[in-house]
Amino acid sequence: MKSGNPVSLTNLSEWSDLSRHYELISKKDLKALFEEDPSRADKFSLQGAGLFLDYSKNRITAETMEKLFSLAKRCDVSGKIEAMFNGEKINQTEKRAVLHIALRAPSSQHIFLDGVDVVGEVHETLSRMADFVRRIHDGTWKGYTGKPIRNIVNIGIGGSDLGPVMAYEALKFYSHREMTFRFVSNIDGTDFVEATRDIDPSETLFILSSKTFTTLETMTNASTARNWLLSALGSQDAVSRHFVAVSTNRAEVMKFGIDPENMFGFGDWVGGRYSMDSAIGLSIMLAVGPVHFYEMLAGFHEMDEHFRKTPMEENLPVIMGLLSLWENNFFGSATRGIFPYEQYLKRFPAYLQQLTMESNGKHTTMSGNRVTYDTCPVFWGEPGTNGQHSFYQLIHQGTRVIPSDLIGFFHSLNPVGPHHQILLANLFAQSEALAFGLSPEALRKQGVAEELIPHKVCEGNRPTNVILADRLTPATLGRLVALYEHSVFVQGAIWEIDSFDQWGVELGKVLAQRIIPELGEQSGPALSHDSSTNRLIELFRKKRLKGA
Ligand code: G6Q
Repeated sequence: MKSGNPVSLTNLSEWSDLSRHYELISKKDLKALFEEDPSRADKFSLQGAGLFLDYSKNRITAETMEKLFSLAKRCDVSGKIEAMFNGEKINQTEKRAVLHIALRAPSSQHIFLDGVDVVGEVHETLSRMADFVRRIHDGTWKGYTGKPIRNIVNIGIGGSDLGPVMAYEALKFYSHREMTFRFVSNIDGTDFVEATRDIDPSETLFILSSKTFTTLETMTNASTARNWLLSALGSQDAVSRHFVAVSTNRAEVMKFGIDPENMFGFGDWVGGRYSMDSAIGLSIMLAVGPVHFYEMLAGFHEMDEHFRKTPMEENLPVIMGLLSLWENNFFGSATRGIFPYEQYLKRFPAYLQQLTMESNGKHTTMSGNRVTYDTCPVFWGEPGTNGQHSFYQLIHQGTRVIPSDLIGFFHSLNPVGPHHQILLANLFAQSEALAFGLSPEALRKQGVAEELIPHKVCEGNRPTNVILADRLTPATLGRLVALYEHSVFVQGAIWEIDSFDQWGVELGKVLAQRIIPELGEQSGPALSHDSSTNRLIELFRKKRLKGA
């Protein structure tokens, strides 16, 4: 289905075919599917770009996959992948190319956009970043009072925060432990105060990360940071030694008082949520060093190559995207759980929330029509095994099916005692229990009292993907993030939505502007919101301004 094609997705014969097929599959459960086909685990698992995926515990047969691939072909997913890699302006509503894949392309590759080789630009910035990082690490870059920098505070929000925090946490094992890293995003002053309460301003570097350099939260935190620094160091001249910027807005960066020499840029073809491997990742490079950062980029690139060059039938992001769509659009599963069995990936679910939901939480097709099908499910999650002791109850016995991705590693970075074996045993056991449940017969055999059996029964038939890799390295992290980036792409391509704009977020950026001054006035022109909002504002004024 080419962009602008008036045939709605749900009217395609491939879609109707899947709907008919769903009627058959939904009558079987995973237990029956496994009994019918002993080679299921072989058939529905694959290895690619350093990751292993077992998707056999999904409610599918070989026929399901064939039909899903046919749908992907009909929707020209391959053509759309090529369009992205070739720098076409596939972000149609913002009239922009989408080239995060260029951020991790090797310097030998060339991708031209409007006559300029963007890969060359990327590598120039990477070299400047690496040089800066080396100067911080070896102490050549000094703070205003002559002390080396020991604390890094990244100020940014959304795409300028979630990737850096996630990757910093994920790669902590490889990080410069003698340095302190903090991330300030929230407009709530508590975030800034807590991040800076125990660090010495004369040893602190702020990275102002903002593509636009106009975001209210980031600019408010940035000016609080400048006041905090100036009140300790006393001179405006200190700013240039303690602030650098990552942005596309040179003019605003200069206005803030940052020398453009200390600004790291990127193209407007990098979306915020796709930017952790651009200069927005400066804090990550400071934490793990340039070599590990380059390794991470190589991991991203490996998955990019896999995505672009592997036939659909063996293509990890294509398969993950299609399975997610199958559950979402045919079984009606409204959410997907992300459960990393790896403590270092504790922020990965939060990162994926933005990547998936900001990209594909859309109700309008590229041609401007209201979609007639559901788009992005809700993504959420927590690391295993912690989740098992709380919300897994609902996944096992709730009334809604939550398909989930369980992520683990064969080797632990911190092999202590029996921990890793127990951790992985839990991952495998959950995937098994979710698929096959616990039957009344099995409970009876265990001698469970009859009246308790209905309460203890787990119906099973809950689908999971199991994603495994050797160990969590910078390259593995890159592969994993790119896997999800491209799986999001596949779904957006089929839903025919613009996965790269974010008009809902833009709305949020302007909404508060009207109310901010109203909260500061005791009285003024009559409030003209709805009655609920008017009342909330009046209550705030009464409590705060009149001391009630
Ligand atoms: C990401 C979004 C959004 C954005 C933030 C921060 O795709 O557009 O999360 O990253 O709003 O924007 P700035 O980097 O411009 O401050």
